[in-house]
Amino acid sequence: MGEVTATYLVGDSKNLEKKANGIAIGLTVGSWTDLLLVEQEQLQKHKGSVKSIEELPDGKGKITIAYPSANFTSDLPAIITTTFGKLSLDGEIKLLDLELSDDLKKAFPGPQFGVDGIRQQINAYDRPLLMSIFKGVIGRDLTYIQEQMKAQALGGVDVVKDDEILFENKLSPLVDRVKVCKQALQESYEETGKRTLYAVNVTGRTYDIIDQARRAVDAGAEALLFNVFSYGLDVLQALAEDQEINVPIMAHPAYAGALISSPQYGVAAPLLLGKLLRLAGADFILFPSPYGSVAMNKEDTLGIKNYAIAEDTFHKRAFPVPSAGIHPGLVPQLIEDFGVDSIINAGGGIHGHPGGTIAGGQAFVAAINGVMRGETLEEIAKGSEELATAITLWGSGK
Ligand code: 1AE
Repeated sequence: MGEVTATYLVGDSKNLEKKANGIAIGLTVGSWTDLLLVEQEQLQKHKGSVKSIEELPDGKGKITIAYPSANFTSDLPAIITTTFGKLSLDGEIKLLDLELSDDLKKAFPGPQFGVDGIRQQINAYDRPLLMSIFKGVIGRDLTYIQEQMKAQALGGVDVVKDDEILFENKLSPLVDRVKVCKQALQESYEETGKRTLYAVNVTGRTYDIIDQARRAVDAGAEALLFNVFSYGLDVLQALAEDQEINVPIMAHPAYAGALISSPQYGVAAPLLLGKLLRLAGADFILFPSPYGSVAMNKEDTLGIKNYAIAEDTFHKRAFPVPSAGIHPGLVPQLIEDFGVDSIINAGGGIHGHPGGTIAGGQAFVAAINGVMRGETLEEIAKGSEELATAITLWGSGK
């Protein structure tokens, strides 16, 4: 029989065994009050079981509980409600991990394209990809957006994403935005021979999201950006499973901070942003890097990366995308920490280059290629004026 095994950090290791048993029974067949013995016997296959209990040196405790899949349907709303629904409100407790048995894992789509599929689309192998972000486009028209798209592509970036705060609007409606961006990318391709992917932000009410995404794909969108935590993991899964939405999906971490930031409460970042996003179908997983403007602790970011790219029988690997406040001086550190199968993502670090957006992209391209050749940033900068300028402005290293 299948099961989900949940590991929790509890704030106080006193009476740990009693607490663990209370959770295992309370979230499955029991209640805070005793049920009749005869009913309990009928419900044996539904009973949760305590797998391990550990008292930690800091006075906290770690407990692992298995929940039989006979209790829920094979979807994340049911699994999350079972393992950390009411329990998330019950004092100092944090959900550290969820382990799904194979029969349950198989019910989830995982990334439809993944690292290898995206590399094929872009024709870029053996190096981290470079992504840039539209900036300053709220209140701007399609002409401005088309120009900014072309500049990003000419700078050599592999993927361009919408800013997550660009919603449906009269000046640059989604369908028109896709069309002008495709035009800009075609022009850039004719000049450079390089392909660039554009991820358009699908937004609006939850019940309209699938239609909105289908409209984007009909208009020629080649990737989607999705603010998954404002909607829910199950909505991401619905997008990934839709036969008409046959493009990679980029999961943005907006709002995730409300769930992951506390050391005592909520959900561990690697579980939410790494394991669950990949399970639900994200091809790209964005998260704050450990050293940019919005920094996350390094252990968590490495945990997200590991869950995104670990080999798995059922699911393709997702691209980890450490982001926020990234500039070219961070490229060696990013590659050291996140590896070749990652994406270097910058908004301000590209558009804020003193030479403009094209030069901003070129500075990153020089840094990535140079690091892959084994050169130091200083050596690379001798052959790249754009990189030298970026390092003068933002420095090198963390
Ligand atoms: C964690 C996501 C980062 C993001 O979406 C974004 O817009 C970053 O912008 P910059 O690179 O910090 O300017």
